[in-house]
Amino acid sequence: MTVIEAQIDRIVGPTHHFGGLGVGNVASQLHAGQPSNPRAAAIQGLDKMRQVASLGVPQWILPPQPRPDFGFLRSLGFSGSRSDLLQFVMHDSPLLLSAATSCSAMWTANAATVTASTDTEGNLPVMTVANLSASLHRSIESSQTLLELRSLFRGVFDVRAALPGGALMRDEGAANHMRLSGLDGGSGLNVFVYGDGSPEPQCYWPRQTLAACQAIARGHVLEAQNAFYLKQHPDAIDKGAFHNDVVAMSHQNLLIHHEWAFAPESDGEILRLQQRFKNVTGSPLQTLCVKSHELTLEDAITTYLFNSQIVSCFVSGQPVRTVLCPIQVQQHQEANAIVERWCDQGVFDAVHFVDLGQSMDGGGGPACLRLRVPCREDELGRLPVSAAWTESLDADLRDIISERYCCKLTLMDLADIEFCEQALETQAILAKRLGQQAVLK
Ligand code: SUG
Repeated sequence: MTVIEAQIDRIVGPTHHFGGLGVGNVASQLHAGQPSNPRAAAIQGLDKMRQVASLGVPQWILPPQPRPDFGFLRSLGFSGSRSDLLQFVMHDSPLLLSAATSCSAMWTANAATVTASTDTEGNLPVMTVANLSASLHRSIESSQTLLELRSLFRGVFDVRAALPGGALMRDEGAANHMRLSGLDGGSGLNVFVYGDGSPEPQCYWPRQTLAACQAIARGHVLEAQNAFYLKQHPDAIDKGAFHNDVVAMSHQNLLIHHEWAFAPESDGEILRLQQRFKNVTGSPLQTLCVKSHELTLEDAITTYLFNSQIVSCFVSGQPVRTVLCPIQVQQHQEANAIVERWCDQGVFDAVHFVDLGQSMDGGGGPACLRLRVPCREDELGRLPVSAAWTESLDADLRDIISERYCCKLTLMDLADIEFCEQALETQAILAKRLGQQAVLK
């Protein structure tokens, strides 16, 4: 049974800014307070979607979540007219204004954990929305994400609400989950990556816990022998690999990771994964490990090599595998040489370099910007066409963005009521064009 990975991206919102809110996220910290360019951010995202769609890969689009989230600010005790409230929050706690206006939901790899119908005996296609409870600005995404994913996947996936929050259940969705399968995409093995437990990182809080991974696997009714739990290397977390998809990537029968991605305690589990993969698919898991002398962990994190987006499609009946790398990889001698080698070895049939500067400066590369949803062809056919990428949808979205998004934004601008009302209106226009109801709070 063929399973195809649909890619779900979200349009970057008009309030996109650099708040420095990412816990343990080097790029986010580095660019905190710098002026952002929301229009460029949204167009860069659309350029990537176009590239993916042009490769024949199913691409779906979500609108930005409504920001500022006035409901969130009111729940924190701020009151008065919207205009007064913005001024007060800006004066009293700029960090909370930044959280209420953050467009971090653009990184849809953190939206949910998804397993395919072919992964369980009961043929249950399930996704669990991530609670993102490690960071305040991200924890406010999940209630809206639940509504959006339920609307997009109605009658196709069982879309579950986020796990209850709390330190023990920190969950960041697909950024810490890899689904491995044969070339037809069926019979997936699900790999969960967590960061807590001894030895702990010294500087940063791991964002994903083992307990959360186990709860998701239980809820999705995955067979124990087909679920795997790998511990992130604590040094990787401390160096800024706040998500596993910054140091490892996967697609079908391919697993590529940095030498320091996983803790040594995970070696046995990787072996079990390789053996099980062979038993289930009849062929070996292609595992490639990049050593530190080839690319340091620091350079892996700066270039986001492992956050490249791998997609595949069939051209004239032949499978074609393409990797979309950040331009930072092309500009880095060692990282670029590694990609060239992979292409020479036939790991990839083609490489494209994408400029996602605005997302990269917030700590998110190509793979952060998409949620992979493994679907059978009949399931894919049941998704609403209103949100599927087409030339005309792309043109309309570009027109709206060019007309309504600004090119320079700082936190100060986000205290301006006229700017914020216009941003909410723009969000509603985009949501309507994508066939989603705008939710104004
Ligand atoms: O959670 N950045 C996001 C980046 C998420 C990247 N996702 C994956 N690796 N899958 C984060 O740290 C920065 C927001 C700011 O700085 O304003 C931020 O939230």
